[in-house]
Amino acid sequence: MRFLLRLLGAMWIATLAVTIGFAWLELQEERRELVADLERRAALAADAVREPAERLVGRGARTGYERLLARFARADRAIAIYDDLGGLLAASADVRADLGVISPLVSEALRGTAARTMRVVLGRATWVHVVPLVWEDRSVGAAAVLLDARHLETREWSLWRRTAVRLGVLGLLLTGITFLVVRWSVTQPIARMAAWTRQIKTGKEVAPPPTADASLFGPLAQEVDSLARSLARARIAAEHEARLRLAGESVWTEERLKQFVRVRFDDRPIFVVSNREPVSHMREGRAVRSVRPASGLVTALEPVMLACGGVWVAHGSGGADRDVGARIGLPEGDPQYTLRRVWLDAAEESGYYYGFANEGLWPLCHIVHERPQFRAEDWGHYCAVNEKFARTLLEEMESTPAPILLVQDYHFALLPQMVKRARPDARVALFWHIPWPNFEAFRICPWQHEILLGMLGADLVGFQTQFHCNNFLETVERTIEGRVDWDRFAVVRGDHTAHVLPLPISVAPEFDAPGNGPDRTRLLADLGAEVEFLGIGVDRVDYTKGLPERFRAIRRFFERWPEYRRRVVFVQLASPSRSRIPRYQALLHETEETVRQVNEALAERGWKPVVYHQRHHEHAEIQPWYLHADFCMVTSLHDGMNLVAKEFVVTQQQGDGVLILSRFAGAANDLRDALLVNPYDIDDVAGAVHRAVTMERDERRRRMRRMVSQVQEHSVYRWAAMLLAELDRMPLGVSLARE
Ligand code: ADQ
Repeated sequence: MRFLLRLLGAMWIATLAVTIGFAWLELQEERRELVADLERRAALAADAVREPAERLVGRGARTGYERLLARFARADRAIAIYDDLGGLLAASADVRADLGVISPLVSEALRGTAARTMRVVLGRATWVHVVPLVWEDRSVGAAAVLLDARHLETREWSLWRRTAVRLGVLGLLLTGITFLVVRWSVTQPIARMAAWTRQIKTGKEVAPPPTADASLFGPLAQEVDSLARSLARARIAAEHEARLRLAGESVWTEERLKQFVRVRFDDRPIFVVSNREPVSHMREGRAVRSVRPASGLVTALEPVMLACGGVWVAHGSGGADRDVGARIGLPEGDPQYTLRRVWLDAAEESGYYYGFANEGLWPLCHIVHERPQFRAEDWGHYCAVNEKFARTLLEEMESTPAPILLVQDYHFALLPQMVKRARPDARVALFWHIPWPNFEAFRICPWQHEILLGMLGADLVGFQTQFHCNNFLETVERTIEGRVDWDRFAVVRGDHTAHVLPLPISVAPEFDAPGNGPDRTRLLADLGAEVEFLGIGVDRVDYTKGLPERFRAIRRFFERWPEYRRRVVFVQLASPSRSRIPRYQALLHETEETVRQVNEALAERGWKPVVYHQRHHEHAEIQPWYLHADFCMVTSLHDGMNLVAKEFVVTQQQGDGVLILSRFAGAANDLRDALLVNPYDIDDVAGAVHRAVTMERDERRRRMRRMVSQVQEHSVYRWAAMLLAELDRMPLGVSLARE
């Protein structure tokens, strides 16, 4: 109420000032016009009186004045005639008694100049105009015309009256309108928001009310929403912790990781560098959309950053990234950490990312018999981009003492050494997400020395499996000078030691919060299929993921066990990736063509064996497929880990789905209860599909429960904690000599 009164008070004062101001100006204008009219009329009358008056006064006539007055004087116009000494010769009777007030004007006229002004004569406003009378070139007297000017005051009063009425009406309207607007746009939305926050406090997940004016309440709603989400997260974490305590288990959770970082690192920010950014911005018409990329690295690291906070440096690769900014808080609306984008020009991106990293190192490290391409220009870009990222990181870390840096993947093999040289106090870990090949395979790389030296600049080099660690140490031993300490699993070069450790990466123990996705019946209905079994595959379209081989195995399954036709459908969610590289374009074509052939060979009315969705999917879209699938196929020809396998498992916490998993994915070491297959062996994979659909429910349950415990106990929080704990144990302060 007080707000309303204050608002109304301010509006009234403003209205009053403006209305009075304008009325005053209007009044001045009208007065000017009325006075001009009086002036003109008085001058005309004076001109008319002057000639006969001059004749009478000049000749010294004693009579004749009465006639003159009778001719020119009227009810609203009086006349007075003076001699050369200012003596009154004749005057209209009604003003005669008060002519003293015009004597100064008469004197002025006797000096030869006409005089005019407003005077109060007999208590009335009167316009006085006095002209000199001249006879035979000498001043003989003066004639005064007095016009009644009372209408000026009358007009003034009526204007003020009008203004007062106008003010009153305006005031009433303003009060009414303001009252209604405040009620609709402020009081009611605030009441709705208050009701909403009350509901949130009880722990319910309620959507914010529609805000009447988004520009007014949008930011507030956003803040409250983000606060609610933080509260919800904290509540879930606390419940989780409590459950774990009850179960007496020592599982790593987001909260536990947060506490760990707080205690060990005194809440210092963590710096992460990766090529892929956790969120990119794309333009869609005039709007900008945030996209979470299909990337195992992002899937794994985002929960860690949410838990620990810090700065994530990555390539700003989205079409609208530059419009959104080089530094943003993520998640948008509820920022927990900072994304710092590094811009690359087309030549840099093409040489470093598409060229050296993905046409060189990627096939070099995956044994899929794809020939790596090594080009000197690509290498030049790779070195320059590593330096660019190193510079950005050094800038970001400038004010942080002993910063912790987690370098991600094969895009930044040179960066650990670059950073460590400039900041010997930094603790640097490099995590290699993809496999490390054997020495024979690696030595075809023309820049093998530089790559190894760059990597060994880190204090800790992590791989997905022990096998990859062994391959790496063997490669180091046979390629560069330095002592490989097999007992400690470390490489000692001068004063610096790089420790090498297997740290199998994982996912968060929950795959997003359970949303309101479609149920199984709805999912199948959308496919237009009435089937008993749903199989699912979720992959980037990459030749390491074995997609064409997978579809051929599915075809074999239906050929060998035709009784399953119309009873099983396999849905593949495939996200196109690196599609500027010709090999990936060819793969896209090959994959689509294989699906087409399988469907052409087997499809029947109302059923086709493979449903292929080739586009990027949000996690919320993928989740229902994981949840309702009877089996999930991960048939990579070679894979560092493969997080799709683990995502499927954590989504199936209450389920009994079967995981068919390639033996050549790092995940096969962790998920021993999956049906392990050789993806090159079509019959083996077809047999696994058959086993999946015929397996007893109890066995499916048992297997899935064991895999769920494995992933929950070895979540990405544990991965991060182990990585950070190992890093914390490293001795510090050693500067790297230049090679
Ligand atoms: P990737 O090969 O990118 O990463 P992978 O482990 O296969 O990663 O995970 C792929 C991620 O992309 C998953 O989170 C999945 O949900 C998502 N994804 C797949 N298809 C998608 C689609 N159609 N739409 C949207 N999202 C999709 C590298 C290594 C892996 C290693 C990870 C993490 O190659 O071996 O497991 O890093 O270390």
